[in-house]
Amino acid sequence: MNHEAERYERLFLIISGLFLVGFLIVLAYTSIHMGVMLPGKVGVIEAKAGESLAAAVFRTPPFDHLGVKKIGPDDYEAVYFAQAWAFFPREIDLPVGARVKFIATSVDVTHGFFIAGTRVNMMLLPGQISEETYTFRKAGKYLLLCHEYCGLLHQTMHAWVIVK
Ligand SMILES: [Cu+2]
Repeated sequence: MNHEAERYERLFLIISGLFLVGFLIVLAYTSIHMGVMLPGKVGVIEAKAGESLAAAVFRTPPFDHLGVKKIGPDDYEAVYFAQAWAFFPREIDLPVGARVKFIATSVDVTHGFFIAGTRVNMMLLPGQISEETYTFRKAGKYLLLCHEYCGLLHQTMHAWVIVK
């Protein structure tokens, strides 16, 4: 091998090594210092023998009362379930400044739960409860959509969050 090729190879190794170290530093900083983490699972709903998962979800609080609930001056809870190919509730209304804890699960297959223009971005696994909190500081019509391929009509699966 000639010297020039060896020099470039070493240079590329050093550059890729620096990228790796850089990414690890960013990852450590955002997770430890800024608290950025993947939305964790907060619970699992188990169906009894002979019971469908959907039936188990609908009898398990908070999924026995879907939709928005006011729990403090600016605090809300929004309870959802996903089923191919829709979210329920289809539309919710919130005031500007609302701090909302989204609580959601799926009653069939894996779905996504992404609210465009926010950092609400969860994966909904069948029977697993996912939570994410977000404060809506701007009025608008926010599109909630499924971003995990879930079958034939996946691309039509959506709902609305209206903030005014
Ligand atoms: Cu989908």
